[in-house]
Amino acid sequence: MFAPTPDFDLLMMRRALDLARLGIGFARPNPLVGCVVTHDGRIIGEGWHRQYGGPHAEVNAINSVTEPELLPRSRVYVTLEPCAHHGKTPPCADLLIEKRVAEVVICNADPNPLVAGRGIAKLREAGIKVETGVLEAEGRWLNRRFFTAQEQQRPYVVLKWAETADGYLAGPYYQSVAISGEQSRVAVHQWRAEEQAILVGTRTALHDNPRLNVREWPGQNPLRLVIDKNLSLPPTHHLFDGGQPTLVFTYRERASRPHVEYVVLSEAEDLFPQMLRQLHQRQVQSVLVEGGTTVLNSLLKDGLWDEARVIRAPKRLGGGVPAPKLGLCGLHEQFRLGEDDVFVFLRTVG
Ligand code: AOF
Ligand code: ZN
Repeated sequence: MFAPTPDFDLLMMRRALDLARLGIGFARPNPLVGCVVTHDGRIIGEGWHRQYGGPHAEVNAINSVTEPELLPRSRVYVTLEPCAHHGKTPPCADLLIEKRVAEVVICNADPNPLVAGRGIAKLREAGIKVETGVLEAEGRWLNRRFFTAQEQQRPYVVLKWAETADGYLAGPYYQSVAISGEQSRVAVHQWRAEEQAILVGTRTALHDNPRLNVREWPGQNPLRLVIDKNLSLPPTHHLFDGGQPTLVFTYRERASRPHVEYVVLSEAEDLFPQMLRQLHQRQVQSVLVEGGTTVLNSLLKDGLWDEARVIRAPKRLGGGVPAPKLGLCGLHEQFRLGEDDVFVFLRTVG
């Protein structure tokens, strides 16, 4: 009889996390969840949460099993506590109980108040052996958007900019100049597909006339966000073409129209906390901030960010708009894209 070792558990949970990752860009605002069903040290089923509103990971994994008679002696690995609530689908905990699986190994507990421990309790009450916390940190990182929204009631904020080797972000009059290379451009499209919304400030919208869509990578277009306090942006700009849902954060009233919604904020209160609150109410779990410097610097100053991805290119400008300065943070990752160096920083809480 096969006895699972800690190494086997890690291997299977890693596989489940890899499966979970396949839902990125599609599962949101739901978490990324993967599930592996094993029997006697062999994988007999796999699944992940592919699409918001669709079946959960456990359902897909159980359905993929071609030898259901093995389920009562199976060990199931799932990256999130099986749900206990009737949502868009019946509870996954009930499904695992009904199939009489023997053991369930969980990476993260579900912070969703509808679940929060109830899934684990249900399984244990039914006599299923439950282990938790396997690769917990990896799971929290994978679902950092979901955990931030659940625990802090605000979206996860990713800042992104490209700077020259001498520390500039644009030319002296904010004219946009090509700084990063081809590979970085593709990566930015991947990043756009991975976050739920993209934000730009007024000056960037005006000077760059961005489309803020996903072209170089498969995935869904994000929600476009733009700040236009006094409604000064030309209505002919791409952001107002109605091709993609767009929210305009403003101090002025204007009637919304299909795909362009005006969200009026109070001048008496700071802009960004209000904006993040509005986004959380709309179930937006993550925002990629593409500039410009005013927006980036404000979010940095207020500590309203989680991750900063800085693309440093070899080019020199000799002058222009200085790149934002990061405060207290830690380097999480560093890699090269063509000629560019990419640094991923995480805000240090404290
Ligand atoms: C699981 N397995 O694969 C996922 C879970 O709206 P619903 O019905 O899809 O439920 C969404 C909630 O269910 C979500 O907020 C999270 O708490 C949990 N997600 N649970 O057992 C899964 N995606
Ligand atoms: Zn579920």
